[in-house]
Amino acid sequence: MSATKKLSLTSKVLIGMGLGIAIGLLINMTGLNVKGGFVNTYVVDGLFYVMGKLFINALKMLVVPLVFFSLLSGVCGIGNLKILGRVGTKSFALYILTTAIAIAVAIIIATSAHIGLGMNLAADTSFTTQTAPPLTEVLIGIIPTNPLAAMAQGQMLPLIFFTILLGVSIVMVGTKAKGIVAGIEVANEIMMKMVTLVMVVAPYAVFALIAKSMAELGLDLLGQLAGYVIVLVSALLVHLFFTLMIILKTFSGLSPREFMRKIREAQIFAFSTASSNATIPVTLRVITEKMGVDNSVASFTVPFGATINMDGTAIMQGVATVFIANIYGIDLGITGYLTVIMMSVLASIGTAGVPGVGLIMLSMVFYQVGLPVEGIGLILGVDRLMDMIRTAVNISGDAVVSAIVANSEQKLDQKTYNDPQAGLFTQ
Ligand code: DAS
Repeated sequence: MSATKKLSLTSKVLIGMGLGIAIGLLINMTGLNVKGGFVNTYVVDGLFYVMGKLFINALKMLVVPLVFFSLLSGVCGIGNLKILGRVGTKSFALYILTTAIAIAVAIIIATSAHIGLGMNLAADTSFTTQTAPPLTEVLIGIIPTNPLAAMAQGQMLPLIFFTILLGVSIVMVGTKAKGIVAGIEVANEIMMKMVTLVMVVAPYAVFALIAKSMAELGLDLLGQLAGYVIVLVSALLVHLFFTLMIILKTFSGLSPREFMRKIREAQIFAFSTASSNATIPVTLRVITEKMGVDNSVASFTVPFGATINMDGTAIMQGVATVFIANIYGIDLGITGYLTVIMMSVLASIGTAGVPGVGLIMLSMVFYQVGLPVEGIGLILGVDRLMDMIRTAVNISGDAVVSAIVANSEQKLDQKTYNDPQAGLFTQ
């Protein structure tokens, strides 16, 4: 077997990522990415764009059927409505807790770093914002008037609600539905195999996605917003390596080192796609096959978390609020920041995990605290790269809560969790 054959998928994806960064920066630094030029037209906006888009479409193609069958087999697998209630309550409470801690820590870091003070930024501030849906709309929207339409439009919260209701109803039918439950379990296995098939092209797609972003962004752009970027990335890393790991250790006793080693594959996909939703298939596979979380828990907590839990996004909103308030010399005061914390937590519940959704929610947060919404135009330039990093933090938070909840329900296999070889993806 040649050396590359032995490489696991994760290693191949890491190689793809490294090559993507190198090639992308090379294109950017040699000035080859001139708009309308050959490289820009046929490589960056051509080959790289098509390869990346096809892969993200393939992942998104999986999301609805995978969430439907995985959640349905999960609910039927739990079989006991009391446990389902416990899993739902525990995961919701932990998701809200981690998001609130994330943004509070972010605001403390950003205010003590005094970012945005005396920064004269020249950037296009013509930014037309769309506002995120008001919370009442989100709550009403949870119950779909037409479940098939909700599935067709990929609306996650209504899909989750309908699927859980269907699963509970199947459990209530009892043994007569045994055949159906067996069929659902097979369908879920089929969906996981489909994930494996799509993942075969992942290394090439991750290369293209990252090469395109790096070719466009380059490093000079980051210089203009150094303060904002450095503080935001620092707050994201503090949350990922300290807050989440302390919560994991405290609530489950599980090894943070093992967790960080195993979650890396899902973080790479989240980073390259900038979409928690598109990463659901990978997060599900990683926590069930590598960390031993039982599908009956993961199938609920992962899609649920991808939709309502966005720690990384909340951190961005906290740091961006401090940055823009300082830029415009507006003193928000404690009440202003408490409003930001509440709005960010509520806003993250209603929006799906897709690229750029954090910036849309930020316009709602700014509006609530009276900050000039056009200030978002100042951070727009680096938001794509920040989105990639914060999405990796978002799915890490989903995985931490999944592991804690599964462990509390005795639905996490410790042997698998501590086995370094578990779930290694080899071709
Ligand atoms: N890209 C979003 C996600 O998928 C996060 C964001 O936009 O902030 O989680």
